[in-house]
Amino acid sequence: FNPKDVKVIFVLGGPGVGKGTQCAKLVKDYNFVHLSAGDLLREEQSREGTDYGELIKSYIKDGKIVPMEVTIVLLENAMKRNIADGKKSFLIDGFPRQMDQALKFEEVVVPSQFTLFFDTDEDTLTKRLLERGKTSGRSDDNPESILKRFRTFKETSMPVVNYFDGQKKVVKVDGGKSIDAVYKDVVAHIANRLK
Ligand code: UP5
Ligand code: MG
Repeated sequence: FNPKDVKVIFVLGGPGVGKGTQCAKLVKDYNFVHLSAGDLLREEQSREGTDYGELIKSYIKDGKIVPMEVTIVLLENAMKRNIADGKKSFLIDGFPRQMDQALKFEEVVVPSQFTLFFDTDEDTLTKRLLERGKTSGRSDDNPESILKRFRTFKETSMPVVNYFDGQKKVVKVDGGKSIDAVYKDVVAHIANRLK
């Protein structure tokens, strides 16, 4: 596809900050396709015939970043399917979370318009994730994996946010309020960027 026809917004923030929740709300009100890198990896993990099932499983449980070759292909394929359906605007949720992924994606797929970055404290995130863990069935919603996810986020993913911030391409939103209050802030911050 021609990168000129495609718009990408990255959605980043710590584990449980509400990336998926806010993307779902944006999809209802605006014409976006929501692609969660984590969801695509979890789907691939259980797909019959995949070579990457065990690898993805162990990386996710340890809160580590799956090698970008796997993730970028999944994202690119999902984008191609949607573009064939006439879609143009994408919210890429939970990606890029390591510098090499950010540089590679913008080089070989398409440069992002900007990054929507949600922020709040780890206590709030822990409470949300443990609550969700009661029913989510996610292998990484447990105290041990949560600590590893926080560590990876701080050490490996924050540099990506800082890199885009240096390019004045980060819109930061407080993710600690109620779901509706956060969404109100999102819309207020990005409405003028969506034209
Ligand atoms: N909730 C949401 N917003 C709330 C609010 N404002 N107030 C109160 N509660 C709120 O929300 C989490 C929970 O909190 C839900 O129960 C929700 O109702 C509630 P959610 O919207 O799911 O938050 P989100 O930020 O999407 O959390 P998620 O757990 O999905 O974030 P992660 O970044 O940890 O998970 P992801 O799926 O993106 O990645 C998982 C793993 O995949 C990574 O750790 C990594 O191992 C791997 N991965 C890669 O290797 N490469 C990638 O590129 C991407 C992922
Ligand atoms: Mg999510």
